[in-house]
Amino acid sequence: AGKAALTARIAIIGAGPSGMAQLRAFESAARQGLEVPEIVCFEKQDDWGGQWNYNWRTGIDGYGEPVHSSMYRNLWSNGPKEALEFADYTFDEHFGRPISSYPPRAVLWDYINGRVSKTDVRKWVRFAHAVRWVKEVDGGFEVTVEDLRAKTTTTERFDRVVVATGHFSVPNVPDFDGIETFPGSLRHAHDFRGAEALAGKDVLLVGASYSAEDIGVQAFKMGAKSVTMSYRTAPMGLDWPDSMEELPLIERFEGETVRFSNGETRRFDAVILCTGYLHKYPFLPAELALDSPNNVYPERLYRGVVWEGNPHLYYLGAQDQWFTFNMFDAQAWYVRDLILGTAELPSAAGRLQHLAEWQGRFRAIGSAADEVRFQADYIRDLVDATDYPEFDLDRVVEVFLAWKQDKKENILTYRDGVHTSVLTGTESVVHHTPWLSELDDSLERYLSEPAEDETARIV
Ligand code: FAD
Ligand code: NA7
Repeated sequence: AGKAALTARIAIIGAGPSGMAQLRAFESAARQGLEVPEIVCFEKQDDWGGQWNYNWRTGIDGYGEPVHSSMYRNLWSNGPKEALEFADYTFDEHFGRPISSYPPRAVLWDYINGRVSKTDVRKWVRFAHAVRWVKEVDGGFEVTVEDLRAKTTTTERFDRVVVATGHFSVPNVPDFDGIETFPGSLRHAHDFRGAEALAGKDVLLVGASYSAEDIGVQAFKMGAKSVTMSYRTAPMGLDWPDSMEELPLIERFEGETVRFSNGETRRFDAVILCTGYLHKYPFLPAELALDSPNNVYPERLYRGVVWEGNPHLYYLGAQDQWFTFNMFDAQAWYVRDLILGTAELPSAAGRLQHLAEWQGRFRAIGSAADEVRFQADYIRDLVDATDYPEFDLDRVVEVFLAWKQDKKENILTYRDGVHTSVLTGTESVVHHTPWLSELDDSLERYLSEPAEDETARIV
């Protein structure tokens, strides 16, 4: 209780899945009778859910703020839901029956919204409030926030700040020789909202990661004439359908023609830069702002969450993500315990030593499978330090490896695969419509007409 009095006010910046996990973590402590400090969560949008709060707009939102979400209408989970399930709120608890393993965006939004909507944590969130600046002041912070509706700007003092603003929102936009001469449609994946307009078109995607892969198959699904994916380091190497191919890096654009570094040329109607995102924290001075490539162990974050230069500043979800919602939970529970004083923060030297150890392990990662295992170990370390419900991380790793194998076998059908929850033992159902032929991505459609051959069972 003494500690709580010392840390009287906590600011959480962002109410996406990470910020919502932090709200849930404090709510769970309060339910256990612990004294919880005053929590204020600032969210610049009108609702929570972060990336999962779909926005049809691109560029600038209705308040004149940069549009946050990079998701598109037709996005379905690109990993099995069994790998991201909350250990304290299962899919069975939310939906009351087994569902498929790769739900569309709206269904996952419903799930993350469901957990927190059953509590009263919404009262802690100030929606339509954009954080403009955070300043360190004698052991705490001054946080300057604009109320986008009232059009007022105020500065309040907080003792701890949790940054949960995500890092897949500010596009990384490289330049290519002659790209300014390209006459067709040209944008970054951040501004991609749907592939319908790509039907019959020759499409170039730059990049070789999730966005290129998924926008690629989405374009294929919607009838693109051809999809070319250009890689810088290595091709994805999947077994693509005939109209999809991978080529090396772009050398230059000459109007609608693109020359690749292997000398080949192609003509395109549309180009989408799937070139990733920048860590960008415009509300933080440079000495507090994480500056990192997109990787699973950014520098300067003790246990992936505590800022090296100021241990009262925390980051959630700053890593590249195999695990998502359950990792944010483990982080949020640990940050909560540091704030409540129930977990002890090692000395600065101890933190540096821990960081060096994990950085060493991080540098030794040799394959994607190793990286998944590394992230599982990272999460286990956090879960062990808190009262977040334990879950079988080794089995989640197996779910990931099975998923990767399914993708390798057929990138167009992996989403029809089924996996088993490590929490409930529930085997997911085969969805009523294969992903490739389902054109209605709504929650209503998804939950309609339960599968005829409902083979799923709760064990
Ligand atoms: P975000 O979801 O980005 O939320 C950050 C929040 O902070 C937003 O609500 C934003 O409005 C708010 N904010 C930002 N700046 C400010 C400010 N200055 N003041 C106030 N509020 C602010 N994960 C999966 O598990 N499965 C998937 O299939 C999947 N697909 C993805 C597809 C795309 C295209 C992208 C971009 C990501 C995908 N992800 C997926 C990963 C995704 O990053 C996580 O699922 C999750 O959304 C991250 O949560 P977050 O809270 O850390 O960040
Ligand atoms: P990622 O996973 O960060 O990948 C970015 C890709 O862009 C990666 O293949 C990079 O190649 C490539 N890239 C970056 N800069 C360039 C340039 N200049 N030229 C060519 N290629 C480049 O971002 P994604 O958007 O795919 O995924 C982010 C999240 O969104 C993810 O968590 C998903 O769940 C959804 P590299 O391999 O570095 O050579």
